[in-house]
Amino acid sequence: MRRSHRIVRHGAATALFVLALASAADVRAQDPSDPVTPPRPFLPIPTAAQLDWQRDELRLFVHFGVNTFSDREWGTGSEDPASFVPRDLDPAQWARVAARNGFRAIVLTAKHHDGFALWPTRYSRHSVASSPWLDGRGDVVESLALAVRAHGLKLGLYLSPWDRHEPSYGDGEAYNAFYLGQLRELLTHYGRVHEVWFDGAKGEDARDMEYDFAAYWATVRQLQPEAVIFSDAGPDVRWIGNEAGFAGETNWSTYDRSKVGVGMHGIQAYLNTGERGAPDWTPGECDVSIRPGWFYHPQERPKTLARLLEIYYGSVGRNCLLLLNVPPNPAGRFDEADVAALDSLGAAVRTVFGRNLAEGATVEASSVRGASPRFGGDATLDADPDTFWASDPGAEGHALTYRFAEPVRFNVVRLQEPVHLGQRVAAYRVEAWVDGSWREIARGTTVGHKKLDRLPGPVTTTAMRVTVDDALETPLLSEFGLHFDPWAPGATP
Ligand code: FUL
Repeated sequence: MRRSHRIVRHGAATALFVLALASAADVRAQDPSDPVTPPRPFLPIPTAAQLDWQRDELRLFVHFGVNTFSDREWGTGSEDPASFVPRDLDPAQWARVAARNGFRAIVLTAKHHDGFALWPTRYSRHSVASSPWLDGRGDVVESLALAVRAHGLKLGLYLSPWDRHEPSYGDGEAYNAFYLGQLRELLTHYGRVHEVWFDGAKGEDARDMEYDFAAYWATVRQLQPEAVIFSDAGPDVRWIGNEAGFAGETNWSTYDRSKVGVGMHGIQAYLNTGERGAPDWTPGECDVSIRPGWFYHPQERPKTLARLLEIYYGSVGRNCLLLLNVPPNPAGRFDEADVAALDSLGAAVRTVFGRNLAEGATVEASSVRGASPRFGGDATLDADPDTFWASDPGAEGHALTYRFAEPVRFNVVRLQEPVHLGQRVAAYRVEAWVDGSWREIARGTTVGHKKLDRLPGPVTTTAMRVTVDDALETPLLSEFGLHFDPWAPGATP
């Protein structure tokens, strides 16, 4: 008791301190000598939960369950709970490896299609409670919830709608009640949940039935208002349309939810790119496994660093969150080979992006909103995603020019939009000053939270220019970065 009291008091003191800081910033912002108002949000804009999710960039997915022991991808539902016997379950290891490599949350398959629950659900005997593991007193969800919190990470849960074990499956009324009961358990027993994953997969042999997604989602909203809800149809986060880890080269965080449904066929290309100017803010999540399968199979190996980096550029680098799956082995731990792969990816990302080679450049903007220094080009070099360059609404062209005191050598260009004010950029060009003239080195369509362009070879220059050629509203840019990636094909002669 006393301990929790202290925590509450400490929390209140921290909140007061933060409030004091925030109001100091507001007072500065209210300097009457700079009354230029910020740009209006270009709707739709993300909710706080969507913005927090987007800025995580990396989350880990964990597929674990009876399939881990049967060497299958899709269990039949008739597995014996006695087969689930992790010798050395260690979610603290999963969380440690995730945290040290920049992953901000872990999403666990609390129940996969086989119906086996990794927590002691009261609605079925098909769970850890029927396994000899810890004499039926184990709870994987609880162990993970404690581990993620201890490592400052967030928890996400996957609860498969398709359930091959549950006898009521096929009877809409009964099964939806059963599913909602399980969902309620997951959302009330384990503290804060930040993401809930609704998988659209359903085998061809599955009995016909309609899932009551409206009730599922309303339940998440009520019990975990800060969680983002993932499915093909959002509502908060959409599937990116493939399981390879690649968003479209054009990737809008907007689409039209009325055009899609969970598990609907023929929507993959639409999910992959989103839709320009569409009404619903539902950014893409790129889920992919570090191994060929989602579950652990002893003969499989993790992807190489080169492949993981391609995926990183194809997801995080294309305005998508990368949800990378790492399957624990039957002991209940990440295999050494997977740990090594994650560590090499984490180290590579830190090496490439730990430093912005454009830092210290002088920036010249084609125009600045109300000529206010608050919206000048310097904001694109301050590593703060909340501040941004705003072009003047009346301006004809939109460009930023960067000049460097010493030549810079790089092969990755990073652009970011302040998506809290909506996604605007639809076409851009990047040029470098080479041999006395501007040379185009990259061009693209959408930017969104983050766009990374990996160049075919290094460029050395003393000046750069970024031009926005098409935007849905007056363009804003929050960050500009130049980086050197030694693993990029063509990085070394
Ligand atoms: C799919 C499932 O069928 C796979 O087993 C896996 O869980 C993947 C993330 O989603 O739809």
